[in-house]
Amino acid sequence: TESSVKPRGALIVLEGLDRSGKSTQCAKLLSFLNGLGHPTELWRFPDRETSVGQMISAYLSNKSQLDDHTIHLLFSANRWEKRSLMEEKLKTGTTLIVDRYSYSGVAFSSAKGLDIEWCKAPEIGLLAPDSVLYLDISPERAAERGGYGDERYERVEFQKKVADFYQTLGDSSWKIINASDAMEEVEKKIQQVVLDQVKECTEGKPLSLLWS
Ligand code: Z5A
Ligand code: MG
Repeated sequence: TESSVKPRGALIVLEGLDRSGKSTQCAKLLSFLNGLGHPTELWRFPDRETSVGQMISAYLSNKSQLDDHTIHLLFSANRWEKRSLMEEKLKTGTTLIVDRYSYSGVAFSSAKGLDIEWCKAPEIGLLAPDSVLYLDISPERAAERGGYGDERYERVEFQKKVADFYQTLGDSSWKIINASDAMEEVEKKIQQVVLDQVKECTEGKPLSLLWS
């Protein structure tokens, strides 16, 4: 029957090293989809607005110190506190563009030396993205861009480790986008992938969960 297929929004995640251009591309994608009349919202993690997010923000700007396991779980809790709203938005037809997600959580904490399976465990049961756009750039190229070095983690050696862990996390939902290309080119590649996903989701592609 007609009622069996319920159009839903797509969960689109952008990942990549610091300064790979995620926030720039998220903003462009938001206005592209809105311009086409698709209900769309832009989210980001960490969400620094919540009380958990404020603890994360203080940590990232070196105003507080936390044990590596503790901050890992706070990043995860910050996604869990948004999970039900996320599901509601998607099910009522809003596409979500998300600037960083569980992959950042696992890649950064693993790069510090925490066990990768331990890092993945608290992410299990969060909503799985329909598409992960990985903005691929070398740490050296990324470091040449503006604003590098203000926050914790923004060092080339550490970013190299993060890149290695991102690689082990990639699966069939990932699309690797060359992020050293000009902004407009990156933008066009992202648009193609996302339009396909939005269409699949309107046609009834089911939501799935991390990490399966
Ligand atoms: N973290 C974690 O440990 N665990 C977690 O679970 C999560 C995060 C979710 C803060 O994240 C930190 O938290 C982050 C990971 C860790 N690590 N660090 N440091 P954040 O998202 O708040 O980080 P950010 O401050 O927004 O920066 P960013 O995300 O690293 O940058 P970006 O969004 O990828 O890049 P951008 O701001 O769009 O662009 C950077 C500059 O490059 C800017 O001047 C642009 O104009 C320029 N740009 C962009 N695209 C291009 C192209 N194509 N060509 C030339 N120049 C460009
Ligand atoms: Mg950003």
